[in-house]
Amino acid sequence: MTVDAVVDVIARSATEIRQGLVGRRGTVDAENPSGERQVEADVWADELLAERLLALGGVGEYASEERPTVEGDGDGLSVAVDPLDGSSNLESNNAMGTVFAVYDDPLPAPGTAIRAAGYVLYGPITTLMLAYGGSVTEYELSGGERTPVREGLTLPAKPVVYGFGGRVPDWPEEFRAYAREVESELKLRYGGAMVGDVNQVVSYGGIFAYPALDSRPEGKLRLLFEGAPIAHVIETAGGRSSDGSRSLLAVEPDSVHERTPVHVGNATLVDRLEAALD
Ligand code: AHM
Ligand code: MG
Repeated sequence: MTVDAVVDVIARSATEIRQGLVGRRGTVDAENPSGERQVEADVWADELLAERLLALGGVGEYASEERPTVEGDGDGLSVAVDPLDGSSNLESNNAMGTVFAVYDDPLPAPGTAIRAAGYVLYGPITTLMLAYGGSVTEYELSGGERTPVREGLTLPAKPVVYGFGGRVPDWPEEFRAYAREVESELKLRYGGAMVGDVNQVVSYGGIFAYPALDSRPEGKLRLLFEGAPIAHVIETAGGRSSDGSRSLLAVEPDSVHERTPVHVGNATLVDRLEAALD
């Protein structure tokens, strides 16, 4: 019941968050716990979601990419949120999203403790991709209502697209070699917001990665707010996730803002990635 209530709050808030982006594109004089410059909309969406989710009786913890500590009395489910994923796309007015996961355990918890996870995509249409109860459903969101449009969704068997983050010269040698193979087989689709890029993979099949970098072996994306929730969606849709050697859902986090390399998509492509990095 509480899981449904959490999903409802996020779905209902999403169209408001989208509206509220207008006039909130500027940066604020602050950094998030990962050391990244925040935009006004990051801070605003985080506060809106924190207030509404913590007001639900069964939610004991709220953690977000935009605040250093876990909030709440600890009594109930834990919700981890990236309030605005890809917010650097706000300046150029490109796709962005909201990512969330509902964990059974206090945070930081591994992805195996996820009860439901999903993402909102602020594209031409606002959609919610939800993995819950063993299946994935895509909803269209409008004015607080959600309408299922694709149910029991699985990744298309034949992969078509790929999108890899980070600068090519900063990719480790083995990843570069893997990318060379993939780019001869698939079409590049990269927009700089994980949610948008992952949704291309969910829609057409393929692989998304923000790999380990030479300058940053831990990668860029955060396990609790980005890696594990997306891994839960992709694995529920029949795909695979990996930190380079194992499922992102198997990683036991030491801290709430821990980063991880992220690779998600069709199982054949993630299997090959792991073999290439081995
Ligand atoms: P954010 O949550 O602070 O917006 O950062 C995450 C985003 C992802 O959406 C995207 O995959 C990645 O950062 C892109 O990073 P970069 O702009 O460094 O290529
Ligand atoms: Mg993010």
